[in-house]
Amino acid sequence: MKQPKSGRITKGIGGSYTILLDNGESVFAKPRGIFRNRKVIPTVGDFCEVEPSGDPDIPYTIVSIGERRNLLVRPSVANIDVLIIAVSTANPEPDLKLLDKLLILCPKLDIEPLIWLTKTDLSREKADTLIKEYSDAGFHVVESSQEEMLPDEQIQKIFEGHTVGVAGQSGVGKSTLCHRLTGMDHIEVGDISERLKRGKHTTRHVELFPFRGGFLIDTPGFSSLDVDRIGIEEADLIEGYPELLRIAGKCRFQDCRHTGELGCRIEESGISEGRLARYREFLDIILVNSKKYGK
Ligand SMILES: Nc1nc2c(ncn2[C@@H]2O[C@H](COP(=O)(O)OP(=O)(O)OP(=O)(O)O)[C@@H](O)[C@H]2O)c(=O)[nH]1
Ligand SMILES: [Mg+2]
Ligand SMILES: [Zn+2]
Repeated sequence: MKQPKSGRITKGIGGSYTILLDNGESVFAKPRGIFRNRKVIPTVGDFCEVEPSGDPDIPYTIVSIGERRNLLVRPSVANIDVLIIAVSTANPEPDLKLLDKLLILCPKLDIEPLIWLTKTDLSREKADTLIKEYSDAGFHVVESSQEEMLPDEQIQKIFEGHTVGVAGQSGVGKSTLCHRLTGMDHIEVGDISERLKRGKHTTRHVELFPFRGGFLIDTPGFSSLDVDRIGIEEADLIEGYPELLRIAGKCRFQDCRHTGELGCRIEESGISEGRLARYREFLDIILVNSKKYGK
């Protein structure tokens, strides 16, 4: 009897995959044909089982794929636990709309967000404002600059046992951050410029790198994620606003949208003006799109 071995898909190119087995060995594998019929496409980040294939070039066959905690598309990655959202204090100016969108996306996908301020050497004032705004809201915020990195224990805690992705607008310092964390030069997290150079029809390469007892995901294309296409609905929106969850059930109307309704207790939520304005803007878009406006 062949005993299947379990592992994790760390890389996939042209239909063949690299699997990191539980025993630490990295092997090549091809999926069994059955997946094609069932429309399951093995994806980087998948937990899987493999069996020997008898083919010396690709010695293993993927025979099963574990249930996914989540799946991101463009780029395709499964089973992310933590998303580092890199935000620079300056150069480029922080895109708080993108930040808030990613913070709405995370709970929908069962991902723990971590706001990582970069370039705090460029504007201490902006760093302090953002730290206050987002930690008051209820998020974890850490920072690093050219001179300062997180304490080692904190880095360990973020990665140990977790699969960690890095998102954020172009130029905020994602690649720099990953180089400094891992010391690995070939990691090019979110390298948009590289992607443009290769042309947009090139297959995007995604890879999981073992790091500190977890994985760091290296992927071009995580810069913005396709947040606008994820399909955020009204019920999802509130999950990105811990401030608003705090006043749940307190307003006069149970279905209060906190947009100026009678008896709304929004002032007790402690939400910042900017976050409230962005919340209302997202809500408008969702309501217009779902034609629920004026219900
Ligand atoms: N002053 C300062 N500059 C930094 C810091 N971190 C990164 N940079 C600079 O910011 C620029 C962009 O950094 P990258 O790491 O390439 O940014 P990225 O987010 O990977 O950008 P894309 O790949 O385009 O998405 C580089 O010139 C870095 O040297 C920092 O903490 N302080
Ligand atoms: Mg980069
Ligand atoms: Zn309200």
